[in-house]
Amino acid sequence: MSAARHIAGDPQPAPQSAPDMQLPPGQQLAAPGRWPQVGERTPREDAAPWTVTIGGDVARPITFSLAELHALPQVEQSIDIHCVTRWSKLGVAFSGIPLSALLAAAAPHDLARFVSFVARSSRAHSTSLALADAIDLGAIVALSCDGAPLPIEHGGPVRVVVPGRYFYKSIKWLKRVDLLADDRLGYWEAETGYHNVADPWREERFIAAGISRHELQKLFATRDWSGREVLGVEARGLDLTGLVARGALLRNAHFEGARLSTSIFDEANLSNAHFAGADLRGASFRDADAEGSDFRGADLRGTDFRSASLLGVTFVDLAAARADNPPSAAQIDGTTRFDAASLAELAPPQAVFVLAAQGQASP
Ligand SMILES: Nc1nc2c(c(=O)[nH]1)N[C@H]1C(S)=C(S)[C@@H](COP(=O)(O)O)O[C@H]1N2
Ligand SMILES: [Mo]
Repeated sequence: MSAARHIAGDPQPAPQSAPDMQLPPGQQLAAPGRWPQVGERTPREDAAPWTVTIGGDVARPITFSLAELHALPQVEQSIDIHCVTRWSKLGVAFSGIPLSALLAAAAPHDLARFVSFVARSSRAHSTSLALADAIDLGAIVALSCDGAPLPIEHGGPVRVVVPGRYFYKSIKWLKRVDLLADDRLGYWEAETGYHNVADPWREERFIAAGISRHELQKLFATRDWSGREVLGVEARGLDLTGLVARGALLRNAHFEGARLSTSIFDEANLSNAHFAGADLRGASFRDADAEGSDFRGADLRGTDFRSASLLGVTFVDLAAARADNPPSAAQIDGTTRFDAASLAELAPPQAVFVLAAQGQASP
């Protein structure tokens, strides 16, 4: 079906999940009432009035003022937010204009197959989607949330919300929508290897990072990864005792079952890293960003997490009453070190587990 014909039709409702399957694999609910801010925190300062332009491969490029956007027919939609760093927030009521309606006003050419969103932000942040996906999923150009104008810290006055995709596909501070014949990778997709499709139900979080075998061999031989970019590194079950990885970029790294006692991950970026079953006795994660990482079954005695960012981290598998599960809880005791900053970002059941394991009462 041509993209243009596609746009002419009504947007399809987002696929419904069964009530008992509301969380995609590897996601956890954020604390009630919490909506973390992720990525850029503010739009670019600019005295010019806010506008949103639809351009690229269209017959009629068109620019809307905010007042014009507000005058268009709005829909309200309850949308589940799934962040790639593993927190989810279900049923957020966004209202705004269906993306399909805005695009129809610009009359996209038949050859347009992708849609790229560009933000009014200092790095001109962007993200893109297949045009048919954006329409089928029912993406909206949102102006309000829970009955109030969209707060600036969450992308106000106008952001895109794409149901059924990790939230990095939902750009804050929308300035431009470009219709494209060929895809243009967005900021996170190009810079950090986030998956370009981003379906949370298929756990499309990361593209495997490219690093040569030779380079990897050197890294394993020296065990000094400080400041290196080793995204998605495959180190399952390896003996890397005493690894030094200060400030290393280790998003989505696979360290399941690895021997990593006394290793140093201070200031490293370990988002979505896999440490299940790893020996991390005496390891240090001070000031590390470990958002979304998995430590189930890891030995964390003597491990130091002070000032680490632990949003969405898993220390215990709460759904693991099954016999086929590998050891589901991390080994934590009074020698495992946390501080208020690191504990504050944990999902409540994880924090309760940690405090109990440390032999402390919950606050
Ligand atoms: N302009 C802009 N939009 C963005 C980002 C960003 O850094 N800049 N980050 C994305 C990511 S990774 C996420 S998870 C969501 C976070 O939205 P929130 O801060 O409202 O929770 O915004 C997305 N849109
Ligand atoms: Mo994100």
